[in-house]
Amino acid sequence: MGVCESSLDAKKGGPKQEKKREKKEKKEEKVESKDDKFDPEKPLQEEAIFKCLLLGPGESGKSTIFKQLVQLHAHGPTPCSWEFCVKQMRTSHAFPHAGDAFNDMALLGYKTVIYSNAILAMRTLIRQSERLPPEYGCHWTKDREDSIIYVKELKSFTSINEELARHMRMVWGDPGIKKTYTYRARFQLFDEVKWFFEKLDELGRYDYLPNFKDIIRCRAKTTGILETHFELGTNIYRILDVGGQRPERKKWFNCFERVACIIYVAAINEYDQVLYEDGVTNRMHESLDLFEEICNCRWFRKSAIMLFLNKDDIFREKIKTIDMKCCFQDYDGGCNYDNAIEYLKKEFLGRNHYQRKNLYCHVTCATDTSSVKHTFTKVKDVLVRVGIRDLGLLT
Ligand SMILES: Nc1nc2c(ncn2[C@@H]2O[C@H](COP(=O)(O)OP(=O)(O)O)[C@@H](O)[C@H]2O)c(=O)[nH]1
Ligand SMILES: [Mg+2]
Repeated sequence: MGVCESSLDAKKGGPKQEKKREKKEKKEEKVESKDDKFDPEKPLQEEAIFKCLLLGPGESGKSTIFKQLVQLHAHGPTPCSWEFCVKQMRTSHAFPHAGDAFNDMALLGYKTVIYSNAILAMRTLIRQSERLPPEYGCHWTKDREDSIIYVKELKSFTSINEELARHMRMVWGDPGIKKTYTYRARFQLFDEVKWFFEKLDELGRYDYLPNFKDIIRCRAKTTGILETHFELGTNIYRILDVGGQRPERKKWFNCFERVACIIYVAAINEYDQVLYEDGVTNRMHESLDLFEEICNCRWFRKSAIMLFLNKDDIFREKIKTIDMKCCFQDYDGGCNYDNAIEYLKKEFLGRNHYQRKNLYCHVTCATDTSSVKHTFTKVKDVLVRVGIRDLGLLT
C-alpha cells in the first residue's frame, strides 16, 4: 500500500539501509516544516491544537464520523454559493467548517446524492438477480417485469419522482430482489441501501429534503482531503477526512506532519466481503494490513492512535449467522459476538510493533450520533490528558 513509505522496515536492515533511511527522514522533515499550516512559532502552551486524522479503507465510516463531528461541534462561517455547494457535494458531502453546514442549499446537494445512491443500488440488485445462479432463487418475478424494465432502462439518474418511486417500490417488493439483497456480500452494495428503499414514498415527493439521518447514511466516495476544526474547552481540534480507497491513499502523506491523533476506522462487518478496488482482496485483511502500516509508521511514533471498530450494528446482526472463520482460519469462537470482538481486538492491536502507550480501541456505530459523541469525548480526554508535549507537538 505504501502510505507510510515502508515504515514496517523501520527496524530491519544494515548500515547501508540505515543511511538511506536517514536521508529519507531528513527529506521528510523538510516537507514537514514546509507543510506546516499552523505557525510553529506560535506558542501552544495556552491553547493546544490537536490535529486528528481519520484514516482507514474506503467505506469504513470516516466521512460519517466527520459529518457527525461537523454537526456536533463545528460553528464556523457557512459557505452558501451554489457553486461552492455543488463542488463540495461532488467531492465530500460535508463542508469544511460550518455550524449550519446542513442548510437548505446543502440539502439539495445531498438530495442528488441520495437519488443516485438509491437508483444505482436498485439497478445493481436487478443486475445481480439476473446473474446469480438459478438455484439461488433470486431471479425477479414476471409480474413485476414492467417496473424492473422501467428502472433498468432509466436514462437519467438525477431525480426520483412519484412515478419512479412507485416502480422502485415494486422492484424492492419483489421476492427475487429481496433474496438477492441477502447475498449482498457477494457484490458491491453500500450498507445503507435498505434505509432509503424503505422510504421511497418520501423520496418521490417533489418537496423531499433529506434530514440528518439521511445525510449520514448516503454514500459518496471522498476524494482529496477535507478539514473541519472546532474549539472544545480551551483547545482546538482539527479533524481531517481523507479518501480511503487505494488510489486516494497516495494523498495521505500530505497531512502526516504534527499529528496528535489518528482515528483509524475499521468496518468490522466486512469480514466476508471483498474490496471494491480489485474485487478479490478480503476487506478485513486489507484493513488489518493498512492498520499495521499506519501504526508502525515513523511519522506517528508519538501520535495517539484510536482504533474505531466501526459498524458494530451491522456486525452484531451478521455474526449471528456468518462465522468469522471465513476470514480467519484460526478463529474458533463461532457465531458469538463477544468472542468475535475479542478476537478482532487482538488481531488489530497485535499489529502494533511499537511500545506505544497511547493506543486505544473503541467499538463504534458511526450512524449513531450519541455513539460518536461519547467516543469522541473519550478521544478528547485522552488528548488532553496526554498533552501536547508527549504527543510530540512541542519542540
Ligand atoms: N449501519 C451503519 N452504517 C454505517 C456506519 N458507518 C458508516 N456507515 C455507512 O457506510 C457507508 C460508507 O460510509 P463513509 O463514511 O462514506 O465511509 P468512508 O469511505 O470511510 O468515508 C455510508 O453509507 C454510511 O452511512 C455504521 O456504523 N453503521
Ligand atoms: Mg469518505
